[in-house]
Amino acid sequence: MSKRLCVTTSRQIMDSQKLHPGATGELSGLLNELIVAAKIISAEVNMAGLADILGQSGKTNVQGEDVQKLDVFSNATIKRRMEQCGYICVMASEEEDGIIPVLDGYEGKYTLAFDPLDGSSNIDVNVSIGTIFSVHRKISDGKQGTEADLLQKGSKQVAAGYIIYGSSTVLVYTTGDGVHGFTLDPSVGEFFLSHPDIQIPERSKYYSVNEAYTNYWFDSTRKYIEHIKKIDRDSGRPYSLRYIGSLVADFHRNLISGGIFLYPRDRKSTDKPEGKLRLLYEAAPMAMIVKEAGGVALTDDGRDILEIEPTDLHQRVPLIIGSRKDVEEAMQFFLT
Ligand code: FDP
Repeated sequence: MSKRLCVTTSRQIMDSQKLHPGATGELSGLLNELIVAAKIISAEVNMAGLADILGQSGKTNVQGEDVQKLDVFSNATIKRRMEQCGYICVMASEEEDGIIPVLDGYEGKYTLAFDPLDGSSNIDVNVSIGTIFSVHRKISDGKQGTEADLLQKGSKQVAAGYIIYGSSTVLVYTTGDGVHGFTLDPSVGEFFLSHPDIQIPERSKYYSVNEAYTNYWFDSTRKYIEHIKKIDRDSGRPYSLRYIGSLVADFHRNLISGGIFLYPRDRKSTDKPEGKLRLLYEAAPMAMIVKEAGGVALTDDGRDILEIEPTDLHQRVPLIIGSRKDVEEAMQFFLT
């Protein structure tokens, strides 16, 4: 076994804890509990077809979207595991309207915001989906956490990550000491370090955007996409399109191979003037990861995603994220 394959998530988390004198081990405990939840969800995702769990549950979530059975399962698994882990004081889920309290007597000093199964419209067709999480430190007084604890900007996150349920199950996370990727070995039920210290290539040749929305786009988006499709061999254009329609999968590919992902504002739906993606459950955690990996995450009017003060648990935000030079180049179109 190579040395790298010996490093489990627990060992990596403990090593990183040692870099922070005074650390109590609570963040490590929190991450370890989440990892257990991820293993349970991963097993269920892999069994989805066999267990006849595919298909919609018949309910809609707070965003008015169909809720799939696996979403319900993943949401319940994370909630049940984390409400009594003793490390967090309050949670918020993309699938639930309000805050989720933890059990009395189990209040800890962190908060957890999560998207239990991102890309859920892909469940029935075997396309990669994932769980995204974001951790903040509690700022309110009292034992139980409040909405204010969750409505903190992304730059205050103490940890962020995702688990992608794809050809293999991969966990990518950061606690501010680099971005590390672990692959689940299902035969032993353990995540092993497979992608140490991930750095996103600073320039890429891939773009990810829902191009079917061209006629809803504002001029800036249209001009930028036209630009990267123009033939110019010296600057590596045209770029290639890669759009899975599952943020975790699109983001993960771009993180490893380089790329730019865009979900800008458009004229598609009047009820989503800021685009579709959620600040707390999608944009902010991905922004922390990409920044730690050397990339950039901005809105389509140039604001740093990590500096946006959330005002609503389910607030949406335009997102342009990925390789540094690509996002900077995109801004030349979005900011003129
Ligand atoms: P989904 O609706 O399948 O859950 O925000 C959710 C999300 O997927 C992202 O994972 C994905 O990037 C995006 O929506 C896809 O939206 P479009 O279908 O509008 O492109």
